[in-house]
Amino acid sequence: MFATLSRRSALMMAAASTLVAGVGPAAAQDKIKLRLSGVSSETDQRAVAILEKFAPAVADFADFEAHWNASLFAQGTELEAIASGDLEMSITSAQELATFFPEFSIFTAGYVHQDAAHQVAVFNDPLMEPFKQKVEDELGVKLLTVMYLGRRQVNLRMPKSERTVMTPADMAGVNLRMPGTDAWQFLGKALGANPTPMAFTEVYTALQTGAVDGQDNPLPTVVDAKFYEVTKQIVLTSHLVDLNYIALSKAAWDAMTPEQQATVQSAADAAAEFGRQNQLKKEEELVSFLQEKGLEIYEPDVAAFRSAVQSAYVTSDFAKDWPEGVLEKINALGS
Ligand code: KDO
Repeated sequence: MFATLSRRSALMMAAASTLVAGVGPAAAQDKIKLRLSGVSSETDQRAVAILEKFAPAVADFADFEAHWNASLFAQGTELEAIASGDLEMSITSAQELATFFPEFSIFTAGYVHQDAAHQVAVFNDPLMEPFKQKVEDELGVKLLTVMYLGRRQVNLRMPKSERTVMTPADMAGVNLRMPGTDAWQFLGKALGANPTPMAFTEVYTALQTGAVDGQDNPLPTVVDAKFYEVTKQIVLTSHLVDLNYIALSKAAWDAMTPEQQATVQSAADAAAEFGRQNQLKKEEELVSFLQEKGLEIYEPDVAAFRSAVQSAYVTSDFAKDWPEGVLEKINALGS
C-alpha cells in the first residue's frame, strides 16, 4: 500500500513537471517525437498493427520510433518513463495502471471481460471516463484505445499424464510464472497455483530450465514467443480476456494541432481494430498448429475455474477499491 502511494506520488510530481515544461504546439517543420516501447516481439499482432496502421498514418507530422522486446524500457517501467518525459508511447495494461490507481484492478479480474467486443464496449462506455481522466490528470498519460491480447490459457511444462488440470485444486503446487505486479500474482493464486513474478522477456528461459512449471498467455503469444518449444500442455481456462491500452504522453498530445490529434486517435483505433481481428483469427487457427507441435490442448472444468476465480475477487481487498456500481455496468455491457 505504502509502495503504491509513494510510487504514485513520485509519478504525479514527474508528470506535473513534464506538463509544465511541455512543449507548445510544434512549429510546422518540427516533427513530434513519438518513441514507443513495447515488451512483445515485432511479430506480435499488436506490434504488427502499430507498424502497419499507426506508423504510416502519423508519419507526416510525427517522428515515430518503435522499440520492441523491452529493449528501450523494461516491462512495467514504461508509464513512469512517459510521466517523466523519457518516452511518449507504450502498450500498457490495466495491471500496470492498477499499481498507480488501485481501481483499475477491476479490469484485471478474471472472467470479467467476456470477449473482444465486450472490451471495446467497456472502453468506449461513459463508465470509463473517470478512469481515463485520472490517468491523464495524475500521470500525464492518455489512454487512446483498447487492444486485444486474447484469452489467457494455462501453459505447462509437464505432460498431461503427469498433471491433468480440470479444476483449480489440480493447480496446487504449480509454480506458475505471472507478470510482475500484485494484480497478476492475485490472479495466479485465484487459479490455485503458486505464482512467481517474472518479466516476459525471461519466461522462455525459465520454462526451458524448469525455473517455473508454467506460464499463462493467449495462444498467439505462446506461438510468437515460442513457448511451445519448452512446454507440453495447454489448459484452456480462458481465465482472463486480456487487454492492453495504447498509452500516449499528454505532453506530446498537447503539442499537436487538433487535426494531428484526430489523426493520432483514428490511427490508434485503426491499429487496435486491425490487431484485434488478426489476433482473433490466430486464436482460432493456432490450436491445430500447437497440436502439430506435440502439445496436448484440452478444456478443463471452466465453470469450476470461473466460480473459484470470481469469488476470490469479489471477496478480495481489490474489490474494495472498485467504484460503486462499475462491475454491474461492465456486466451489463456483455452478452
Ligand atoms: C505477460 O507478461 O505475460 C504479458 O502477456 C502481460 C501483458 O500485459 C503484456 O504486457 C504482454 O505480456 C507483453 O506485451 C508481451 O506480449
